[in-house]
Amino acid sequence: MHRTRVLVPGKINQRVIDRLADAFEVVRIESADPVLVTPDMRDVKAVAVAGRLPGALMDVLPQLEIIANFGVGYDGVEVARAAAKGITVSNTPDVLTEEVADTAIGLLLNTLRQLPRAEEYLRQGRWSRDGAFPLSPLSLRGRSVGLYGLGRIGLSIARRLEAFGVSIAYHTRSPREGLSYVYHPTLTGLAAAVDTLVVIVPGTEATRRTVNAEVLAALGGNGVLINVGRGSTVDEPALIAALQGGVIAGAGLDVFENEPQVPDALMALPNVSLLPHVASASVVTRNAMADLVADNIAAWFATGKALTPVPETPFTRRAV
Ligand code: A2R
Repeated sequence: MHRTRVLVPGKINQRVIDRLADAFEVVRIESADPVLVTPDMRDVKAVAVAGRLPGALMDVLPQLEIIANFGVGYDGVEVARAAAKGITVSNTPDVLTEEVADTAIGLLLNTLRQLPRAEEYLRQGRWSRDGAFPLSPLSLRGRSVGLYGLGRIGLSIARRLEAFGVSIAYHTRSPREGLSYVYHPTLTGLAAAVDTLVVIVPGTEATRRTVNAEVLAALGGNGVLINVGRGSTVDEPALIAALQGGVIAGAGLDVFENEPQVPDALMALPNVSLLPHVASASVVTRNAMADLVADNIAAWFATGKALTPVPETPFTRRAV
């Protein structure tokens, strides 16, 4: 029998390919560029993707029913176009929540206590040569943390922070019921009330560059910014200026505006801790994400429903 064809543009975790190959015919192209789609690929019914999926690629796949995105953030997929075309988009929520929250705490401590720099100091032989590593100017002690975003991951970060004895507040569009954390209806209001701002909102038009010069000024001279959401949420030039000028004290970043490019000006700063977008990047968690990508596609064709569709595309499969 003819197997349903699944297109995989660009790089993706190998386990996605291996899992899909059990039940589908996997078709690979170099990147999500519509010119790479040849006429024989026009019967593709599903796409699995990590990263960018433009509407133009959807336009050349007339039988496309589902796009399974590798990652909880699906800002790389042109979801409005998919919704307008009746194409379901799925993502990989929940399975990465705890891993990302763990990384957020690690990045926060690395930023405040300069632990990567301290290790580098030891590895360079400077401990025995030059004596003790300098005291870290910053500490988590006595801090008040504001979460920009309190969804699945934000709440997991908040639960961890409770154990550290810091005060916790948050900003989202609407307050979450049943929580004792202080709610701020504006991001600037939150930034003014705390000295540590953790960004864990999705990368949407509404969040784009919302962490701007005004928010950073409100965070203040003892302020620390941690971003484990999306690079697009932070106005990177404004952040660099704020770090250079002492408007805030430091930053820990796992995500950037133009990945994998990281501005030289950020690299040159002593008061930042930088990670190459690794928040969910353990073998166990990436395997779970890969399984959920494959399972979403399998469920779609077996039951007519994706396991974890995004809210913009709550579709069921039309009988064919
Ligand atoms: O605004 P609300 O009440 O829908 O709360 C959501 C918040 N959020 C926003 N807050 C303020 N202004 C906005 N324009 C805005 N848009 C969304 O972000 C909610 O508290 C949180 C998103 O939570 P979840 O949908 O549960 O996402 P999850 O799994 O926590 O992941 C967050 C993001 C991903 O989209 C990736 O970009 C990254 O973390 O890995």
